[in-house]
Amino acid sequence: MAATGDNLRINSERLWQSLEDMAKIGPGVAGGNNRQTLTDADGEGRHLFAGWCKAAGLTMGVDSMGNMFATRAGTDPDALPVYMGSHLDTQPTGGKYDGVLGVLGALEVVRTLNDMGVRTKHPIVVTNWTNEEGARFAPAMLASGVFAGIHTEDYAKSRKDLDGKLFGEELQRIGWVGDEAVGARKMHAMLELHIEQGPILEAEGKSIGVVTHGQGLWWLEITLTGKDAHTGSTPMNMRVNAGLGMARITERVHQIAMSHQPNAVGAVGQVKVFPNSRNVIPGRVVFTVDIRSPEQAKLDAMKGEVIRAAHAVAKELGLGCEIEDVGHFDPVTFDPGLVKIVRQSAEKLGYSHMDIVSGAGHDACWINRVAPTVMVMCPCVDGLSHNEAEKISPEWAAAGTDVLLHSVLEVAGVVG
Ligand code: HGY
Ligand code: MN
Ligand code: MN
Repeated sequence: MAATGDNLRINSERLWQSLEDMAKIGPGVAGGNNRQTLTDADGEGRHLFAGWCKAAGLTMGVDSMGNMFATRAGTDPDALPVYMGSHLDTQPTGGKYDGVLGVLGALEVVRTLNDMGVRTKHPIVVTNWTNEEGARFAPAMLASGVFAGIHTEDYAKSRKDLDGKLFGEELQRIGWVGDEAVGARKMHAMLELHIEQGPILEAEGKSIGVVTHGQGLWWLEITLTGKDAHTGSTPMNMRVNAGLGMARITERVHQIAMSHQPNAVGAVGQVKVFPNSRNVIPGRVVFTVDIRSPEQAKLDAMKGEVIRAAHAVAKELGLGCEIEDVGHFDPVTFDPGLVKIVRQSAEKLGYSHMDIVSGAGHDACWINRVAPTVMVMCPCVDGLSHNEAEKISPEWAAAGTDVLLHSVLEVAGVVG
């Protein structure tokens, strides 16, 4: 068996080829991906991933939420497994690396251990979490949330997409309802490799982000009810314009986030206008406010301010206003012991690194509730993500996966 010393590296060309091959499934219209959860493209991507896992000698398990777990045996079958992984589903106009690098980087770690004949005490599991994005079915990180006991399986399977399709039925339709009880698996640790999706690492010239924390999030779905009317013949003082309400609240969300700088963000990303006709004043608008901060007090304060602002605008314009929490998690502190291992791995491998707080939410944020968890990040060009132009370099992908490899070896224990 080869030494697992500092010179052990993954096969960067093989990793990059796997990323390119997966990107061919569910292509976007501008060079990225549209492989939304539980679509046929998601099903196709799952089959490709499962075939690669089989070729790597892994044993596949699937739970009732479609979470995929590919296991490489350890020498101690009683030792709890070390999990790695992320998600293969993408945004409608997503990039090729968000989530995918974490799943295929984990697979590359296993492929490298196979090549080098390295054995570990703990089993190692490569994971694909269902519906991390929450783009088609809110909330985000849905299946890892059920796994961690945050959501019930019934709640998750009752979630509807914009066409009224149910999560549970779509999972059944693509044939990925597994026989394992979701959440039954116990973990020794979970490590997630992910692109930063922000500009800090590239701006600081660092190859590795050692993720110490994750910011918290609220998704507030607001429904404003006014009155459909003719955009031409209805006098301005007789309008009950839900579209105007949405616009004013969107501006208030921005102002509230700006008033809590630094470490606060807010935006409205999804808007459904009814009847969405050019010459009809919108009688109903449904939109989601996304606010985030790594500081609990700021996150809570912003939520309160957004809710008050929404009701004040609605009152001003004579609109009905209903607000529903459709996504939430508090700021996350990852396992200090694992953070130290990731930092030491980057140091040992000679990769420039810095501690960082994750701006985006990840499955690791929920798994952190049930097992010691940490993340490793690599930069992305201009910090751009959730955009088809998302770009990373093969060198960054390899650096992140090398750090994942050495961190997992440290946690899983090399035998022999
Ligand atoms: O919304 C998020 O932060 C993640 O990309 N799902
Ligand atoms: Mn992601
Ligand atoms: Mn994402």
